[in-house]
Amino acid sequence: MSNRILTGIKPTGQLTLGNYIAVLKGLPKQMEKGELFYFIADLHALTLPIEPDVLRQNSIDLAAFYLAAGLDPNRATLFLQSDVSAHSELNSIMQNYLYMGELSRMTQFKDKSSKMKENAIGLGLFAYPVLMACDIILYDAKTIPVGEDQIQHVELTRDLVNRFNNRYGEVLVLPNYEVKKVGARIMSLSDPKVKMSKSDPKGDIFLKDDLSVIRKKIMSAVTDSGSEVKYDVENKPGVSNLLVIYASMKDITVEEAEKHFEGYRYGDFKREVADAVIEELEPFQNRYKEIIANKSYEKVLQEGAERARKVANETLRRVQKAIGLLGK
Ligand code: AQP
Repeated sequence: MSNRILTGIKPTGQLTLGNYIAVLKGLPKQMEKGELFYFIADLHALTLPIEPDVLRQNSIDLAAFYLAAGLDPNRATLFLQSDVSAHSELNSIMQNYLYMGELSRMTQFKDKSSKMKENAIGLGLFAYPVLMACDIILYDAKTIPVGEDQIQHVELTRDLVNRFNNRYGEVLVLPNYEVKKVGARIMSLSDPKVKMSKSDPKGDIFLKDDLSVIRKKIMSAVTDSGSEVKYDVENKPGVSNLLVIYASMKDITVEEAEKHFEGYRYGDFKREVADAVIEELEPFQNRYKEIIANKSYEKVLQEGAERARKVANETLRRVQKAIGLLGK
């Protein structure tokens, strides 16, 4: 079987530079490594309250972002999760094979629910990793490129696959996560101890920000006492984060970035980081605007859903048969 690679992003808010570095930047290279399935995780976006118009617009934006990042619909499949009903059908099966204890240990659930009143925490937020496991399993995906925060969910998927296969035979493919060496966790520019995140937009760089706003945000990013540009996450989290951003933009190691900035003052350092981000995002934003204007994402999503359905339905049928459900 070919190397199937699957990755998704939730249309929960405006995409950040963290999402870009984790998923979008590496997209052209990923297409050379295997058969790609990229999806818009719109069902996952419902786990926290979201307005219908906002969800619609975010989903369109995300489709355009994938295409602007270089997704070639002839070589990769792009689809909306909600267009493939097998995700929900498999979810209703697999929720019986993951346990409350496991789900309540998930860091993302603990982080998100801790900020909410108990009677406002939806079951979907708790059960999110079950659906995510189904997303992965349905495509027999072997490689799952993610940021650091999602490793735990892929590990849980592996537990589920092993558990299921031990009981029913080799029905499911065991996935592996793939985390970038540089940029696995981009931090907020205003508080470099917390992750840059769509749902907590303090200190975020948004992919739709005006270039002048991006420059301003980077120039006013929190740095640290001292004046040396050095990678030291413990003592210089702000500077370290900017070094990681620069290295990610230039596709170099953090050590190479550190060397490049030897002897720099913070002001000049930030200016070059801003230049690097803008150099990358300017053509990306132009492509995005073109795609939004010509609506080319519509046909891509329609054809993508058809291709995805075919693969997903086959896996679903395999699972149904294995567990003893009668049917076609
Ligand atoms: N700050 C980040 N640094 C590196 N990778 C990141 N990712 C997200 N933030 C960073 C990675 O982006 C991919 C898509 O993420 P997602 O939309 O599925 O949800 P998430 O991980 O929960 O991302 P957010 O931005 O924090 O969204 P909200 O606020 O809606 O929960 C994933 O591979 C993720 O690791």
